[in-house]
Amino acid sequence: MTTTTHLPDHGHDHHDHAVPTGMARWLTATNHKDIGTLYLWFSMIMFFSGGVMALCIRLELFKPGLQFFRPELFNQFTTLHGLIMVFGAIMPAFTGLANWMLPLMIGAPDMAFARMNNWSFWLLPPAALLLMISFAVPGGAAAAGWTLYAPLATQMGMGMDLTIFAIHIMGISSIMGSINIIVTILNMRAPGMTLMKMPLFAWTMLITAYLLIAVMPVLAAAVTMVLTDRHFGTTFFNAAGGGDPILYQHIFWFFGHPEVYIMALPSFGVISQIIPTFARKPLFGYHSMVYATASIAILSFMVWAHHMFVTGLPATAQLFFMFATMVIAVPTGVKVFNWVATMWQGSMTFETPMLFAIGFVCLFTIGGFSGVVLSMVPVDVQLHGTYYVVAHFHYVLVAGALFTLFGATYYWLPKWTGNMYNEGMGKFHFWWSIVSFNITFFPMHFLGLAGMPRRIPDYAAQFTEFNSIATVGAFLFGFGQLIFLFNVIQTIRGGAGKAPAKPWDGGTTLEWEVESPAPFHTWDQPPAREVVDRLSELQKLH
Ligand code: HEM
Ligand SMILES: [Cu+2]
Repeated sequence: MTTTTHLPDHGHDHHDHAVPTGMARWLTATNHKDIGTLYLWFSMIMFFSGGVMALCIRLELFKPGLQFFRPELFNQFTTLHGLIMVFGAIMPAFTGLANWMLPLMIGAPDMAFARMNNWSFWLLPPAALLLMISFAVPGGAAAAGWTLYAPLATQMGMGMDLTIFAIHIMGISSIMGSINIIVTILNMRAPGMTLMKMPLFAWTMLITAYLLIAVMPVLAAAVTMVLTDRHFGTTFFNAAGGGDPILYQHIFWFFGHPEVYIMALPSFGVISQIIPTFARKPLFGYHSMVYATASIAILSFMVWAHHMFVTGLPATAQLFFMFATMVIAVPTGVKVFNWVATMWQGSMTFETPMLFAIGFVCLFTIGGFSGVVLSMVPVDVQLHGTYYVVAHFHYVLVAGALFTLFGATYYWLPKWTGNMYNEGMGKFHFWWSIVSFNITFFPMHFLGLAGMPRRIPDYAAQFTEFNSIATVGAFLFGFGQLIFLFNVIQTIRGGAGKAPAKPWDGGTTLEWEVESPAPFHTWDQPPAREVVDRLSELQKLH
């Protein structure tokens, strides 16, 4: 049996009849591809909702003075923009990719717990709804920043309660999703695919899933303590009752720093699939990539107080957290080195996924560098709470996670839809995004260095020019994303023609062995041992 020819026929003759239809298909979905699709569309909707809020923020900041929004509403926009982008857009998008691609890439017929998978997804829309309707309750949405610091968070109106509830729900969803990912990867790999022969994307999702299981309960604990402080007379974060507001920051950032790697590690995985494909070379340093990913994950638990350098930590603690943070630059540097070494002397072509991958490597490195700058205590004391920080984390989150998601979408869209996307439009989307992204966020470094605080609706006149530039850039970026949406919809409707099973000749992973679009059921016979071995050979994995 050769899997390549066997499976497509099998898919047609037998399984396509079993594809459910109508609303029931989505509400009762247990198929990993359908659930992946749900996650990805949910994320797309959240991305545009959070994006509209970002544009409201930038609109208000176009010039000094209060133009459009009350300061209270402005703070609600920053808070909900952050929460929605983190929990609504980026995290579900990677879970969506994992759902769609992991079973295909490791040769499994589906995710391990198909019904729990359904529930993991369907918890998310109600949580998002809670966040959205919180704008309409008395007192409005939560306005304490996405970090929900006490004592602000213990004082606000019921918008905060809705947010806490939403976070609980999203946390449960993440944990169930993670259990599914771990069990699928550990138990359902094709025969012959040892852990060290897995595609790197599987490795990064596996490690990310462990991170999630470790830290989501910590976040849940933090917001639950806020909740009991608010309503049940506890004083965890209230000094008057013997509590300590700084305790909240410790708990939050014990979750919060690993959380940034929850958004970054899957990106590293996707980039490690895309670059070898378009450089037509095996990934350089596969093993070191795995160890670097694991090291980053472990170190991410030891650096949380670098967010708290101005809270009066003892000097020894400041030194510890400073150096621990700098140490993370080492495995991250290993990764960047390996991506560049993969491209070195490769026969590269620059289709849209590759453009986004290279854009990622360049811009993520800038974000990494500004992170090292911020890790230095004396520097952070100056820059903490300024626009420098906003510039830093948007370089890692937008140019890191978001650009990766664009790249991943173009990379796998032919597999998902069976059609090629419009390459010209894709390239245009890339160039438009990378230019407008830098127009938006690069000036924020200067604003921060000059001392402009973040989370304010008004500012001193000296900051006007860079703010105006950033706002123009943000609107350009925002409208540019409609090109992406349009291209995706067009591709679903037929796009630039039918896609072959393997549209990228450099592809060396299992998903390219099944036809495009991937049939509703794949790998109900695991891929043949020869196929797995041949692909491992191509990837130089022994
Ligand atoms: C490219 C479109 C985006 C624009 C124009 C944008 C703009 C902004 C602005 C103006 C702020 C407020 C800064 C402040 O006053 O402190 C902000 C905050 C934030 N953004 Fe974005 N953003 C974008 C995308 C994203 C994405 C994709 C993420 C992904 C996770 C993200 C995460 C955050 C977070 C966590 C905050 C902090 C919120 C807070 O202060 O509580 N943003 N963004
Ligand atoms: Cu951190």
